[in-house]
Amino acid sequence: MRYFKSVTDIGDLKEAVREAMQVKANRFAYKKLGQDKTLLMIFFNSSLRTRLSTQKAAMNLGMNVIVLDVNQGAWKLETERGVIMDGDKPEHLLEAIPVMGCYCDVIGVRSFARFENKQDDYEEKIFNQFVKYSGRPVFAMETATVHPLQSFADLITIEEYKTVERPRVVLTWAPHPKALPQAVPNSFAQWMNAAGYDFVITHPHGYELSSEFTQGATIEYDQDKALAGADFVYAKNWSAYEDPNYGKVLSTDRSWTITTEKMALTNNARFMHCLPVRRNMIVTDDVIESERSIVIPEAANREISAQVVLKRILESL
Ligand code: AN0
Ligand code: CP
Repeated sequence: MRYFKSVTDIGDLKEAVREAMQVKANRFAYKKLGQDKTLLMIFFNSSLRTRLSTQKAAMNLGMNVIVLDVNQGAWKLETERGVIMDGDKPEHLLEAIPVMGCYCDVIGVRSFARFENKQDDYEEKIFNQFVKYSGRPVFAMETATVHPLQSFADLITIEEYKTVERPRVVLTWAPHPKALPQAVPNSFAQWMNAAGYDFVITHPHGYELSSEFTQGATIEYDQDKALAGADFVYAKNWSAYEDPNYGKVLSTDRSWTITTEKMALTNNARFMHCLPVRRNMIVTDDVIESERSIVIPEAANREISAQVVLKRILESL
C-alpha cells in the first residue's frame, strides 16, 4: 500500500480487522520492519490522539519519527501557485514538499478543510500535492474531507464490542459552538457502509453530507427514531456541506445532545466519539462516563489502525 486515504486503499475489511487483531495481540512482532526508516508527520492543525498514537505505532515498528507542526517554527507556507509572494509567507509548498520528502521514507499529513473554497477542500488540494510532489508514500491523518485512521479504529472497536453479526450503528449529529469539518462523519459513513452494518445517519435538515460518502446509509431526520434499537451511537458535530451554507453552523440545538434519556431509546447501545469532545454540548457527563461509553478503548485503537497502515506501507517500500 502506497497511499492511505479512502476505505478502498485498505482492501478487504475483514482481512484488515484480522491483521489489526494480530498487531494488537503482539505489537512488537514487526520491530525490524521499520529499522532505519523515517516517518515524517506534518501537522497543519492541532492533534492529541493522532500525533501520539501514530508516533507510538511507528515506534512499535522500529521506525524513527520526525514531527513537524507547520504553524510552530516552520516558515509560513504559500499554497497557491502563481501568487506573487510579497506578503507574509516566505516559502512555497511546491518547494517545501519535495524538501520534506528528502528527509523521510513515509509521510503522514494532517490538513483540515479551510472552508474558504469548497472545491479546493473537496479536491483535497493540499493532500494531493503531497502525493504528487513528495516522492514518498503518503497517508491521511485527517485531510479536508476524510479521517480514515479514525474510521479504521472505529471499525476495529465495533468489531470488538458487537454482540450481533450485523449491528445497528447510528451516526448522530450533535451541537457544537464552532464550525467543524465533515471529515470524521464522511469517513465514518464510508467505512460503515463498506462494513455492511445496519447503518443510519441522523441530523437536522441542512446538515446533509456528500452522497459520495453516505450512499447506502439510511438517513433519518428524527433523532429519536434513529436511536431506537441502536447497538452503537456515534456522536459527532459537523458544519453544513451543502451550498450556500458550506462550512457554516446552522444550529446549536441542544435537544440533539446525547443524554441518558436519549441512550434509553437504544438497544443498550455503546457510546462512541472520536474525541476531542465538548461535554454537555455533544454528550452529557453521565453518558460519556457511563459503563456503556467506549471512547477510551476507541482512542486506544488509534495506535492499532495506524500500525496496520504503517506496516502495510513499509511492506511495500
Ligand atoms: C476536529 C474535527 O471535527 O474534524 C478533529 C476531530 C478528530 N475536531 C475539532 O476541531 C474540535
Ligand atoms: N480523534 C483524533 O483524531 O484526535 P486528535 O485531533 O487529537 O488527533
